[in-house]
Amino acid sequence: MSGMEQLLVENRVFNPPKAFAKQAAITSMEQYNAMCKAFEKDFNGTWGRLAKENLHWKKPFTKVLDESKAPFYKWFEDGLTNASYNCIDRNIKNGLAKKTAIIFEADGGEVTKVTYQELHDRVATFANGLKKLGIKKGDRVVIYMSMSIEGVVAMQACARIGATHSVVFGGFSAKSLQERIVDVGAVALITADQQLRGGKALPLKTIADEAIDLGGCEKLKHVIVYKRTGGDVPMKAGRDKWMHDVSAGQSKVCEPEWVSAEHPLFVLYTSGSTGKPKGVQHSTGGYLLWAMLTMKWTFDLRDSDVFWCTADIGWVTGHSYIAYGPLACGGTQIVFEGVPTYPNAGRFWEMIQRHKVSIFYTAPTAIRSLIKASDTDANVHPNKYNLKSLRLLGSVGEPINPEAWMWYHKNIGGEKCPIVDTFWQTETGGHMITPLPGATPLVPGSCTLPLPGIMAAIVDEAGGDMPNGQGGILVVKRPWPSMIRTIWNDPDRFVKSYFPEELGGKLYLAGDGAIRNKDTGYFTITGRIDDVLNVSGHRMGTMEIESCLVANPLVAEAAVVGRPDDMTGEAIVTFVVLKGKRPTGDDAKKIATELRNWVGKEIGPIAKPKEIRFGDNLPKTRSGKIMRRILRVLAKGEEVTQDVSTLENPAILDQLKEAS
Ligand code: 6R9
Repeated sequence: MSGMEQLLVENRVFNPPKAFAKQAAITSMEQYNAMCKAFEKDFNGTWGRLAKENLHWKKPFTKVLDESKAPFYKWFEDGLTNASYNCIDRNIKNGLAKKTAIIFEADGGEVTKVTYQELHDRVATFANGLKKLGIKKGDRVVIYMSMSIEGVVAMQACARIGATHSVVFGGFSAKSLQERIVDVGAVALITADQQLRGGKALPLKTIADEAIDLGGCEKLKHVIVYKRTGGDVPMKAGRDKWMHDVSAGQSKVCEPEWVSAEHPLFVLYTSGSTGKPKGVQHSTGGYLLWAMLTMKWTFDLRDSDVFWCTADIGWVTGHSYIAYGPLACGGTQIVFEGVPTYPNAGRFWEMIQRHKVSIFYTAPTAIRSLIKASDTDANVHPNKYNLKSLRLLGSVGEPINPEAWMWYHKNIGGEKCPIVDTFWQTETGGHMITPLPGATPLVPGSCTLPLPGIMAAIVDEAGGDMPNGQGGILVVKRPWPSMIRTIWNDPDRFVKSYFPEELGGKLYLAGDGAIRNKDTGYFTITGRIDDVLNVSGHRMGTMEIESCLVANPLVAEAAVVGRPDDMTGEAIVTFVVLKGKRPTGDDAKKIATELRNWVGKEIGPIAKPKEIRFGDNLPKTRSGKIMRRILRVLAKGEEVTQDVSTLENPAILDQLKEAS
C-alpha cells in the first residue's frame, strides 16, 4: 500500500483525553460547531467581536471587512493599533511585568530569561535607536539573524515604530539575501556577527557584506550587527553599527507608532511555482488577531504553560508562534538557538525536561530523524527523560505520516497528550485546518477540520464542489483576517497565483490537493499540486532551482522534480544537460558535486539536490515541453509504463534511469 492509500484507510481514532477536555478553552464538538455556526450566521459580526475582544485598539475600527477591491480584502482598516504594544505593554499593564516572556537556550546550553518588563525595555531602547538612525513608519528592514532574544527584539522594535520587517532565514545565501533586500527596498539590515549551530560558528555578517557587494542595495543605509560570538568581523565605518551601541543611552519610553490595522507588519519571502520567490505581505491587525486566536484555540494556551515552537524566526511559523502569538497572549516560551541533534539527539527531550515544557510544536521531519536516532542509540531515547510536563503536542510544515504520529503520541506524549496536526501556509498567516485539542477526535495523518471562521473546501478544476471521499483542490471560500494581502511589488501575480480565473476568481487557492473522509468530513492533505517541493518542511520552487542551475556556465538545461523520501518527505532530484559532453564515471561525480555546491551557494544549503543525473537531452514533447511527469517516475527508480509516444526522443530515458 502506498503512503497515501494507507492514510485513506486510517481508522484509529483518539478521543481528547477527558482531563484535557475538562480544562480546555474549547471543550467539545458541540462548542466547535456552535462557533462555526456563529460565523455562518454573522460572518463580519463574529470577526468584529473577536477583534474587539482580543486586540487593543488605540482607535476602534468602524468597519470589519471591506470587499470592494476583492481579492485585495481589507480588515478593520480604520482601526489604529500596534503589534508591539499588544505583545508587550498590554501584558505589563495587566500585571505580567515580572512574568518570564522568553527562556532562551543557547546552542551550548546557557540559559537566559527575560521578563515582559525586560523585553519591553530592550525593544523600546532599540526602537528609539532605530528612530534616531532615521528609520520610520513604512520603511523596510531586513532581518538576517540567528535564533536569539535579539532576533525577537529586532522584529518587535520594527513593529513598534511601524517599519515593515522582512526576515530572511539565516541559512540563505548571499545572493538570496541580496535579492530580498533589493525587492523589498530595505533601508536597513539587522544581522549578527555569527550564528552558533551544532557547536559551529557560522558567518552571518560576512554573508551580509557579500550580499550588499552584489549590488542593487543603494537604499540600504545601515547595517546593524548583534554581537553574538564576538568573532572577528569587519565593520564598515558610517554604515555598520553594533546593535548594543544603537540601543545604548536610549530612553526606555517609546510611544508605539499607531498604525492602521492594514499597515504591513511584515513581508516574508516564500517559494512559488515560478523562479522568483514571492514577498508575502501581511497586515498588522488581522494577522495579530489570528496569531492570538490560534494560540488560544489550537494550543489552548494558559497562564501556566511553557510553550515551545522549535521553528526558526526565518519561517512563518517562527513569526506567528514565536515572535507574535505567544507574546500577544502573555505566554512564557522557549527560544532555542541550536539544532535537535547537538550535543546529541536527545536535546529536545532534555530541554523539555529542563524547562518543564507543556506545549511542544515541531515538524515531522524532526520527529522522523529523532525516531531514527533513538532506534540506534538507546541513550537518546525519549524514555530516558522526564517528559511529564507535556500536555499538548503539535506538528507543522508537511504531512505527518501515521507511524511518526503514533511514535510521537506514545513516546513523547505518553499517550495522554493530544496532537494538533496544523495545516497552514506562509500566505495564511496562521493555522487553517487543525484539530482542537479538547474537542476533536484525532485520526493519525489527518489535519481534521477547519478552524471556526475558515471556509475551507475541496473543488474540482473548474471550482465546483467535490463530494467527500473524492480528492480535489484545496480552497478557502471566504477571506479571513490573517490572509496574505498582496505580493510585494507584484499585485498581478498575487491575483493570478491565489485567485485564479479558472476557479472563478473568488476562491483562495492554497496550492495543495486534499481529500475529505466520506464519513467524518476530515481533511487529509495530499501534497502540493503546483511546482513547489517540500523538503524537510522547507518550501522550494522547482523553477527556482532550475533557474539557478541554468545560470551555471556549465549547464545548458535542467529539470527538477521531487521524489518521496522517508526522512525528508521529499528529495530534490535534478536532470541536467551540460553544454559540453555528457559526463560519466568520476567526471560525472565531480561535476555533480560542483553543481550541488553551486546551488548551495546561490540559494542556500537547503536547496542542494540530493541527486543529479546527466543526459544528452531531456525527455520532451514534440512541442518542446519537458515531460516532468516521466522524470518523476524515473526519479523514483520506477519503470516508465506511461505512453511515451508523444515523446520527441524516447531513447533518452535509458540514460536518465540512474544516478551518476
Ligand atoms: C506553515 C508552513 C506551506 C505548505 C503547505 C503544505 C505544507 C504545512 C502541513 C502541510 C500537510 C500539514 N504543509 N503544514 N501539509 N499537513 N500539517 O509550513 O508554511 O512554509 O509556507 O509551507 O506546507 O504543502 O502548502 P509554508
